[in-house]
Amino acid sequence: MANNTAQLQEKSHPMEDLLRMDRMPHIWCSGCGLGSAVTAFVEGLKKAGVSYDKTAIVSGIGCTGRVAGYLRLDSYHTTHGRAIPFATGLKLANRDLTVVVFSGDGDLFAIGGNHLIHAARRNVDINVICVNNFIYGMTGGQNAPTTPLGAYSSTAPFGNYEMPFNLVGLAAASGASYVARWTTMHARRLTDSIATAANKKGFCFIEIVSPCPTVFARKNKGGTGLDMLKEFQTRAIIDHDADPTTIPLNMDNEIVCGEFVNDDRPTFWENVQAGIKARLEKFANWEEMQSNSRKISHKKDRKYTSSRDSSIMRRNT
Ligand SMILES: Cc1ncc(C[n+]2csc(CCOP(=O)(O)OP(=O)(O)O)c2C)c(N)n1
Ligand code: SF4
Ligand SMILES: [Mg+2]
Repeated sequence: MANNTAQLQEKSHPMEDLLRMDRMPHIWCSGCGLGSAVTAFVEGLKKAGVSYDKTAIVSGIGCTGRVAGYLRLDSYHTTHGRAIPFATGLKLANRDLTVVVFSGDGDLFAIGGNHLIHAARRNVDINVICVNNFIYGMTGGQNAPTTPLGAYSSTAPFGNYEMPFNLVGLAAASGASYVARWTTMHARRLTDSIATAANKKGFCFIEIVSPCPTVFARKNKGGTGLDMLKEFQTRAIIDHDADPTTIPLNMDNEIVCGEFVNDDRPTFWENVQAGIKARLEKFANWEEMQSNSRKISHKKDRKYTSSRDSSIMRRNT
């Protein structure tokens, strides 16, 4: 027995270099999709080849919001809904960093919804990974802005009456440079997307459709985490050409996955730089014009050099 324990202690976790092992065990329920999401993230970062010393991860509040605290990176656990403004400041202050926001559907699209659309509109150079489990998991299963019409939650005991947001549609319509959706079933493709986003300029958004067996599935007869994965497998299709604004999620339709947007447009910082440069050039030109006009008026003055001209000048001034 003692021998076995010693052997187990000797074994290391394959993701140990990026996990804070002193924080284990984690708080997540068995069957939760968050473990798969974190694995894909760690693998994606490795694949991207980014420097871990120059990668920062920012989370808000919720079960997903715990991700930052478990990763051996510069990690920030911010207040509810404020991960994106925090990440924006971090990136603008230190533009060498790869800044990733990892948070939940409630955190990013309810209380933090405005920050998300404006960061996408400005094309701030950050990556946002949103775990969409269709509910507020941590606080006991209240309606989220992603809860499908008719689904049960603790605040919708007769079924949800509200239309949910289509996250990929909203991110794309707001101006994101990269938009993808995968489920936790798509481990390899999700990993690749995370690696692509890590090396891409501009606002990148990845939705991860993920099981919450403890709250969402329990209220909606979805079974265990494994049952939900099987359901994702049945319902998911991959269509990279799909228009992201036309593929909302509901309780039983196809879950259209893919890489829907991969564009290049100027980032917020590039626009700031271009704006300042144009202003300075205009100012420099203006300075030049001013000094030229001063030279011209000096020349004019020099015409009045005779004593008669000078006396006329004196009388006229
Ligand atoms: C200002 C503020 N309002 C409300 C809360 C309570 N709260 C904590 S987590 C959460 C929802 C999280 O939902 P989501 O982002 O979907 O995360 P999940 O737990 O589902 O991963 C809420 C409302 C809070 N912590 N702070
Ligand atoms: S409540 Fe849901 S989202 Fe939170 S850890 Fe449990 S299964 Fe995961
Ligand atoms: Mg959630």
